[in-house]
Amino acid sequence: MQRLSVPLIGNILTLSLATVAMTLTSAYSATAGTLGLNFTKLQGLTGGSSGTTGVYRADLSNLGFDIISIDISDINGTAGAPGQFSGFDFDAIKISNVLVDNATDAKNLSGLNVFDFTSSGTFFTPGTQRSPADPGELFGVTGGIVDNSLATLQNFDGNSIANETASGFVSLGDGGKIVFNLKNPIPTSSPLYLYIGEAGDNGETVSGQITVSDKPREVPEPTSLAAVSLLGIYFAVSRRKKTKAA
Ligand SMILES: [Ca+2]
Ligand SMILES: [Ca+2]
Ligand SMILES: [Ca+2]
Repeated sequence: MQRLSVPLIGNILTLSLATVAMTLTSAYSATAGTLGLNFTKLQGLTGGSSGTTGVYRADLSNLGFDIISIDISDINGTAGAPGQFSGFDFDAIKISNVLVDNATDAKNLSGLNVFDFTSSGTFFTPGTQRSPADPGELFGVTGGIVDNSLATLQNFDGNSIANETASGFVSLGDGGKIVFNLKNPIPTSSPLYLYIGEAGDNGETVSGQITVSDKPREVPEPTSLAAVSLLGIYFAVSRRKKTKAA
């Protein structure tokens, strides 16, 4: 094999990570690539007191490589409430070896212990608030990072009414993105399924992508911290009385 220069290898890997289609690039022993996810909507709804979380499943079985991270991005739709509730309202994410077909069964799955929902393992790039914008951050976000005491991403428990009773999810904002760097690479040699929930089940959708590799992914720069420093000050979230679903 011809020996590649280090800068060239870096360029190849950058291109590989940027593409949605499955691409595999070998550089010495490192192999990395990305794969777009196809989501299937499950039957029924689940969630917290409002019981209006829709659940989507993606099949991760038999990919041939370990999964090291998962990216979920809002697709800039127009459905749902504006302001702090703009975009996909992310209720929960689970990975399991168990295949289920309805939302309630997904809620009851214990799931694999692979997520770190602190800022060490969960990276958030906020999308924009649709007009009229709220003075604070997106719902479920504090100081530029996902506040998991509000979002509870381990549980499908969202109450999606867009007022002061909202709880159990994080709104990504239009075009927002959340990246989960897994605690450990997950082998895909056995049946493996990803489940995510959308609080409100009101037409807000995402695109998803996983990164597979035989080496751990580099920790990305916490771009959200830069956004926070630009904001300078965090305004307390003002919750207006609305009844529209988030
Ligand atoms: Ca929303
Ligand atoms: Ca939740
Ligand atoms: Ca929603």
